[in-house]
Amino acid sequence: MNKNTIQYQFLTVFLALTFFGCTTKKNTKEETVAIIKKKGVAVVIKPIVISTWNHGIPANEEAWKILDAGGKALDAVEKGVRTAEANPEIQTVGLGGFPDREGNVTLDACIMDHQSNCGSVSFLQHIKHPISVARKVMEETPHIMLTGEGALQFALEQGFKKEELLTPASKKAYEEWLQKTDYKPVINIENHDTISMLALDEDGNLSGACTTSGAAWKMHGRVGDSPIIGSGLFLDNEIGAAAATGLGEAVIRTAGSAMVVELMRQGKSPYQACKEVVERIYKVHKNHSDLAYLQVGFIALNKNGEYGSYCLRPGFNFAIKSKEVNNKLIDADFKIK
Ligand code: SD4
Repeated sequence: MNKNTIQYQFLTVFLALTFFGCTTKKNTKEETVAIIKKKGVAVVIKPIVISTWNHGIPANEEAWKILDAGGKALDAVEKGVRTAEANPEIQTVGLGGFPDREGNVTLDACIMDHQSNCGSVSFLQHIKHPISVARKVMEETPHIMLTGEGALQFALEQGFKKEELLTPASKKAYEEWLQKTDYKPVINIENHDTISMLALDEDGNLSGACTTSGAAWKMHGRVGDSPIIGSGLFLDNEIGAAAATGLGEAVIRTAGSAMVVELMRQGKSPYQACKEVVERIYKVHKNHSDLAYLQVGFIALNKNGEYGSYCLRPGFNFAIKSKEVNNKLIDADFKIK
């Protein structure tokens, strides 16, 4: 971004604040709006990045380096979520992820850009950065999804290194789990921590990324929502972007992220769109055995830089960074009070 662009944007926001009055709403649990308006004329706040859970803070920081320099949202989301993939202390993404019930760490990830290009890997083992493999699938192949052995083979051909992803801490947790071998994820613990990130860059283009080791103690071969375009992540560059976290089965059943984007197309705010889909998920699962341990949450960002989130149960939060909001965590509003 050159100096004139920065000055222009600063001046625009300054004039809007001074002469028109700032209608930016405070970030509350109920509604998160980052837009300045006067008589329907909006000053878009960009760049902006939003991502799931506490690890969204360092991820946003990394993404921001690219966005603030006028870089592309696609590069920002890939670089951003790699921070969580590389951190062994985050036991639900990348290195150090909780394994499946046979002790294998299997990873799911997808990425999507403003031209609706997308790439995805599922059931991928031994590669620390599945998001970057997903990007290679998008850029280097005629396909969108590669899975299992084929995804691994492709990653190795692309120069990714084969690594042991099961850390001593995750192995210990697995051995403890083996004592009871019960598949009932603890809400916000074993079914959380996927990192999903959405960004709007200086050029007004959206991109998104989503990466996870999936539900802990899943069946070998199980794939969740996170690598599925339309479920774990979706965007339409004319409208907005959405991404999910939580129990993937529930998000797949309802085509979650695609629905959030469609509701924004119909005029809902990001918050309202996330809320409506969570309510739909609740309705579908009200009498379902999954309900006892069901948590789902969505984040959404529209073309104007407005963002919002909603989840089923308390405990889900997300991180937001723009020039106006300095990387702050917000607790999402929730359905089951
Ligand atoms: C899955 N959706 O595999 C993922 C897990 C998750 O936050 O999102 N955790 O079902």
